[in-house]
Amino acid sequence: MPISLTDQEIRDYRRDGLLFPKPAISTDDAARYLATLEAYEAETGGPVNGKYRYKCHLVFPWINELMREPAILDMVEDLIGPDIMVWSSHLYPKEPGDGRFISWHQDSAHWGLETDNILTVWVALTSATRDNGCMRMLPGSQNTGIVEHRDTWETKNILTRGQTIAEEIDEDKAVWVELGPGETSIHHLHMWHASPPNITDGRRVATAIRYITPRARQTRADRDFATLVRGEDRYGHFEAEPRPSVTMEPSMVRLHEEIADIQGAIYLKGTDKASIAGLTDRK
Ligand SMILES: O=C(O)CCC(=O)C(=O)O
Repeated sequence: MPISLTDQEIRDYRRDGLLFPKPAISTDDAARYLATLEAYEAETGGPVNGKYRYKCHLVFPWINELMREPAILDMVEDLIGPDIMVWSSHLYPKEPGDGRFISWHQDSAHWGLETDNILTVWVALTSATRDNGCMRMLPGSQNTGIVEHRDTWETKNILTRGQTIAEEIDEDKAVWVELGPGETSIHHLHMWHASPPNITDGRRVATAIRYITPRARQTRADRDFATLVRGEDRYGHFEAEPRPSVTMEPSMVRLHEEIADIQGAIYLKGTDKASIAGLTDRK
């Protein structure tokens, strides 16, 4: 049995839909991952292209390594069980003064996944503070199930559709999820959350990893993909993803393109937009 979370922490997660701060990797490892990212950015002339901020574990071996980190998987196992897949990963840089933000939303609203035994581990590679745009969450809001969202398509909104919860939100009840480098927060699929722009002089960088049980099903597309990172997949609901050995390996870039089309259908269902190619981020 996994032992990384205490019984109290597991109870807290079940009650609040949220757990933080949980140290998972050392500050040295966080700095090493950030340096790897920044070396790539220096080589390619700027922050990672929007489309590779999504499902980034397919094209960046360091993210594929990070999502298999035993300390992270132990916590995930405590919460969703011993069989664990990664459905997606997101890279979230917020640059100083770029004005980019995330509106109040639930991850579940546009992922098309059936089962709520799904969570995100958000790994801070720099510190995440109120000023540089850390997340805000409403503890307990995961109990609402999926609520109505409206699409805003705001350009500075990092979310694909600028999707925003249509209900009134009591922000006084929200907590600021401040983290140091190497620390994580864990949040439930239905958690109501948001994050403001970065108003500091330094960047804020994080990787969000979406862990699912293999029992999950994609309801918005006939095919979907995931990576098994612990235990067994006894269901075969997701096609297996290979592991990249080098950055932007051509076969993995092609697979990423193929999956992007499927993700387009998932994220844009119910809108008049056919493709996510022109949208900077997908979430
Ligand atoms: O990185 C952020 O500011 C928000 C990320 C988020 O909404 C998520 O990981 O679910």
